[in-house]
Amino acid sequence: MSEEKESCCVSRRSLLGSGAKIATLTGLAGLGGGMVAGLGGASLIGEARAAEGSADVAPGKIDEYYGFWSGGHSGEVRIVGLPSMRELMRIPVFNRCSATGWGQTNESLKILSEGLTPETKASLAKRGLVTFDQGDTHHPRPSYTDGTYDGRYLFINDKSNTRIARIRLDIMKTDKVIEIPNSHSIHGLRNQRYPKTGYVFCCGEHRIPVPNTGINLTNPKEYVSIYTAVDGDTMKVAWQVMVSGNLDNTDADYAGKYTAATCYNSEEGVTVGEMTASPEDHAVIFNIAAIEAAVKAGKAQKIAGVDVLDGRKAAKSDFTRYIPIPNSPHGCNASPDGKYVMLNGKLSPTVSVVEWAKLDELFAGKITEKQCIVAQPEIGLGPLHTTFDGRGNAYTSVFLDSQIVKWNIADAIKQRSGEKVNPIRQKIDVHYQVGHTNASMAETKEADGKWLVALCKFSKDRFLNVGPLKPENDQLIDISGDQMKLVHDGATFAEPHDAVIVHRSKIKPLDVYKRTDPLFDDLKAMAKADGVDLEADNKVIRDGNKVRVYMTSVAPAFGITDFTVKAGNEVTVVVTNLDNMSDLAHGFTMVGHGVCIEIGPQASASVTFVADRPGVHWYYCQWFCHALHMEMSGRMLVEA
Ligand code: CUK
Ligand code: CUA
Repeated sequence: MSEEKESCCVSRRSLLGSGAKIATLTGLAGLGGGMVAGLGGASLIGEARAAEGSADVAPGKIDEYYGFWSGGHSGEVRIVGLPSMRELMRIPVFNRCSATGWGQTNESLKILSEGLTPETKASLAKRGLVTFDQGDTHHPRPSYTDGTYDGRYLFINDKSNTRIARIRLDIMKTDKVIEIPNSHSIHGLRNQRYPKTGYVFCCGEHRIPVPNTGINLTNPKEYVSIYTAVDGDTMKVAWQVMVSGNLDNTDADYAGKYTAATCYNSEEGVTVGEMTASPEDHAVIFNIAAIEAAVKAGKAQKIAGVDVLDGRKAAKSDFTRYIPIPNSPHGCNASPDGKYVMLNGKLSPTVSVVEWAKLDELFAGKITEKQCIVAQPEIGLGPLHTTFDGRGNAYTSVFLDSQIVKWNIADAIKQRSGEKVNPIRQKIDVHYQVGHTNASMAETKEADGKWLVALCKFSKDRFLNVGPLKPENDQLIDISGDQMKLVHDGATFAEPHDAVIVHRSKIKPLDVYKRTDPLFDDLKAMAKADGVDLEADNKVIRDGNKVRVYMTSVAPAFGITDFTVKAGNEVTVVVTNLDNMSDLAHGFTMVGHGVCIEIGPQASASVTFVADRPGVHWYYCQWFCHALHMEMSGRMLVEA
């Protein structure tokens, strides 16, 4: 079968030859529906890519964009180079990472545990744990200043344990993790764009009793979902608003005035049948200044130490409005011109376009909710998410049709006002069942309309068969011309719901750590109390049953090549990597103790374990660092 495909491919190559013909055929294949046409398209697309070379980044050449990919229920974030679609790095966030020791080093455990609620800490402690070791990430979003990325942070949600995390983009490591109190399963996440981030807006999806302490267990009408604003600088909850329905996705405007969030289950049911009974759900509009004023005026109740406002439908608050949207809307996407927010129908074939500027009149009582909808084009079956090219076009992923649909916003508005225009520009097949889609810089005022990714939930026959669990298929589409062109299939692991594409000029990562980084403050303080200079000393400190081993590392040797402890001692090993050179990471692995950590150039890291096995235990550097890397080792001698 695969040979047959191969030879078919070869014959097409000899038949076609010219790039232009190939592009036309690729477009045609894109217009054909279904799996068979999709397969035909696959081999043609391979040709198009070879012929045009547009997505090819030659060996030694560097990509133009950073893609920040959600790692889905792997709990991590991945950095993907675009347009090559090469995976460049993984950033462990909510998961336990075997390679780097994330979730094992004392530093990461502190980050992963300190932001949990007292109830969660107590529950984990009963199981002998200090944190969770998995997460379900969906929406990675970089921080903004004045409507574009400022290269400081990336925020991401964990739906499974109601947390959000912050990643420092200078070192590409997670530096804060907090659990959102009063809420349940954070799904949608977006950042304030103006004047800066500012707030990180988080949608608590599932409705629960608040407080969730055993009351109202069987009375779903009393459950609520909660919209949270976190201060992205302090990573503390600023305020929360109770809303009606299940919060799904959210986005912010470009003026710092409003945010919108889609809600399904306005029925407030608990089964699929109940949740989808009504043909109409809603989007909630949040008026930021009015919320801040209400909190200031003392209108919030304190629950779990947080100011919580009642913005539910029945409360008729002056800081929320409910815009009726057909049938379980899902995606929520602000256009880069700062004018509109797109609410994607999911069970309705439409995208509802709300104009931000109308919201002033809405809150002033001058117009109705429905009058804020300025367009509602029919896109296809199952519209989920919309992205933009900065030239007035929107691109919506349609799940059931397995297509990306390009449509013109101005024409959709004209159509709504009765003009006979068709806003649809092109439909291209993707493979298969696309969820999120996002274009280069599309979520900033600098949207540049070059590349678009379609994150497909199913790959079926697009790759070598790897068994019953298939990869997702993240497809790259060239949107720089009039017609979309599919140029690359990228297999990914479970399951990147979403990704953002950031021009490389926006991010300036370091090559080596700075010794002044606050990351090392705790270790410096501990060393100081022990009379140790982290950057110079190699010392073993005995403190009752505890032993602290401070060692430096310079390729290819650890500063300590053996140390002795007594069986049962609690050992803390602190390694400071003195190599001051790009790409010179060391590691510390203690054989037979499940210990393996990364120490980047100029970094310090520590790990604590119990040495309860008398004998000789070698430790070694697991990060290949030198011709004598294999020799970079030492012995822990454990006395009986
Ligand atoms: S969600 Cu998965 S396809 Cu969590 Cu943004 Cu829409
Ligand atoms: Cu140090 Cu390998």
